[in-house]
Amino acid sequence: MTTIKQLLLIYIFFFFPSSLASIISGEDGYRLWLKYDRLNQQSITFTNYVPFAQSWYVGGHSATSKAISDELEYAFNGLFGKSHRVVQQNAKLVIVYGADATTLYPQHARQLSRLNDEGYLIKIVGQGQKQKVLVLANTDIGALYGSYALLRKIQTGTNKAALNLESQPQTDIRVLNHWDNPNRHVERGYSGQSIWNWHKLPTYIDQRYIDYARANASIGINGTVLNNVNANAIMLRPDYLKKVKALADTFRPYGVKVYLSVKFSSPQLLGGLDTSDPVKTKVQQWWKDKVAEIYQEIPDFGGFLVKANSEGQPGPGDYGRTHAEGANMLADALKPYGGIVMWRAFVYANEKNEERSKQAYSEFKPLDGQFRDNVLVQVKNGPIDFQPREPYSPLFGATPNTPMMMEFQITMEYLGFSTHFVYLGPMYEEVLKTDTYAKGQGSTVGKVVSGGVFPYKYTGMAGVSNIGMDRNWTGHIILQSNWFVFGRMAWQPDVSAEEVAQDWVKMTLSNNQKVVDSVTKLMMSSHETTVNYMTPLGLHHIMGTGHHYGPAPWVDNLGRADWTPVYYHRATKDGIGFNRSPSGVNSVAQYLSPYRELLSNPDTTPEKFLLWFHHLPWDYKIKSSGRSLWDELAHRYYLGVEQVANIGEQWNALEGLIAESQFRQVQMSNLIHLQEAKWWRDACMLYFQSLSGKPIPDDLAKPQHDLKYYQSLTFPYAPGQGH
Ligand code: BDP
Repeated sequence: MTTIKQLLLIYIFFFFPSSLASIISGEDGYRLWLKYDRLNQQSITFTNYVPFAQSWYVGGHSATSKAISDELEYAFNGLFGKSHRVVQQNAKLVIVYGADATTLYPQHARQLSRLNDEGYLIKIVGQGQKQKVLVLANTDIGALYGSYALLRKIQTGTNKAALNLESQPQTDIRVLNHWDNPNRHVERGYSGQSIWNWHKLPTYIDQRYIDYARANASIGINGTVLNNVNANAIMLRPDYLKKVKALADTFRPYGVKVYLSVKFSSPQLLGGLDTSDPVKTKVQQWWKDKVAEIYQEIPDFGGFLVKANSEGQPGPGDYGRTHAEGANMLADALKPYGGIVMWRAFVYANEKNEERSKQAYSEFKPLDGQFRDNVLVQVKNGPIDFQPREPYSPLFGATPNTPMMMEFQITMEYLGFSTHFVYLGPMYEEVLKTDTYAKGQGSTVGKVVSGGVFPYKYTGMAGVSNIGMDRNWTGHIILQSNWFVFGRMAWQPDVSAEEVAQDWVKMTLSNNQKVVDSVTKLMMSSHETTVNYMTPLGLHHIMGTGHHYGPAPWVDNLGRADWTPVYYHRATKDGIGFNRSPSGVNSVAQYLSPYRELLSNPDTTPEKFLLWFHHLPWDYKIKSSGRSLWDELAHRYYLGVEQVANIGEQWNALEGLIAESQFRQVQMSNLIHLQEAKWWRDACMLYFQSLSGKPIPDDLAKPQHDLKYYQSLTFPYAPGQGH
């Protein structure tokens, strides 16, 4: 006889989703790459490093030196199960900075003097029992970075002999841009609410703020713009400045400075003035007073980020003034305190009737040299808007006298929100390694940004944050790697995306060789995969309207032509692509020779940008494959989906080698990813087919639904929109 209990068990077994039937335990992603899980006592890494963990010393008495000690104690207890802080004379690991470093280790003083304030040296000296590890720096922040670098070396199982390191950041300003609103909604955020709890600040300091600062410091990020570029003026109100101060105080020991996005019309909105015209004395005075008030609260405040005269935001253009006049007014107010202005070049105006990809260059190139020396112009990596793939913005390399600061998007607005498995390292790398030829060959975008081509006074890189209140911070475990790689590339623009991916996998998932090899491989091809099923061959801006979720290449009726997908792909029965060559809108003229000439001709244009720069007939022959353009497009859309299916399979093969919660989170996202990749493929194929009239090659699966079905889908609650 079957008892009721047995029946219940049968019911639970068969009818309950498996994820509910068991409690998933273990690492859930909160600890990011700072896990410090116990090393195997038999491992070389353990025996190599355990003596240092047992006997370490941190010099100095600053809050930062305490942060270093706290981190080491926590990390060593985790990694080795033991940790002993000792007095300097006996220590086997010595971390000292400033005068201590040069007095105690004069033999390294010269090398130290060549490093900037944030740089560090790691040395392994002596033999046998006398062997020591030294972390030396000019400042406590340098020592902090050196300590995190040492911990990374241990976490990634680096041979002790490879510990002789010298490193310093190649850009000055390495900031996250949070598009977070005061109501905690994150514009283009897919990881939950904003981590800033403005309501409970300034008194309540969430542990997340400290862990956020630790994570940033560990990858060299030294600043954060707390609020959305579509700024709310309230951030400058005295009560909000108190809240900002509380965050600044929390982050300070970790070398993370606070910046604010400001609304250009704040003098009117907050100050009750009747204008915000930057040449008016009363407006200038309002900003001076406001800045003085900020520095009263936050003596090391970083400065302002400004989105002006763009997508409805107010700006100097409202008064017939230039971007330089607007930026300079703010720069003058900040200058006495060492603050800077990051003025965004993401502007495109309707009135000008110029092709959108050309507008930022047309607007800013003529202003080169007109900005104060504490202004950086912040440019998105490509000339349009964070598309899955764009050529670099021609502003990089075009302004010898105005620092161009890179703006990458870390959040995945156009790359699958937080369910697609996409590592952005290769995309950042592709941009940074492209040659601008600004001063002959080798003038890569990375070099321009880090001041190696023109001697910019300030250099910087900004990343639009993907962080939210989700337990795992970024909504998807793999997407933590994009925060990580952004920091690493801002520090060192020519670091290899692959090396960084390996470090991240080892620190976040596992040191198991199979996991490291397999996940790194998947990560390295994941961006190309996404481009394949979203926007192959240089297509761009064919996503859903407003929320930007999923494909909608058919949209042709928005407020502005240059918001519609049809403006960008220009597909007709004769062909597809945007003619930006000299016979078209000639945006290639904004690039320097020989890149310009290369892009002018479809035969020499890299295939990845083919339809970005050229309008071509459907039977145009693709060089690399010999296929017709139509067949190649189909091939790539289908390949992309196959590649996503492969990500799922490869990931599943790692079950048991990765903590269960991490494993399951990615596994579930992979299912959504595959569905959405098919959606992109089928919707785009059917739509383009409706124009080309060409068949989907016989060997490829037919789309699941008809075009009307895809066109009928609506997503009023897709995350990340507006306010
Ligand atoms: C677009 C986003 C929009 C941002 C804008 C910007 O859709 O939410 O405000 O960029 O960067 O890509 O200012």
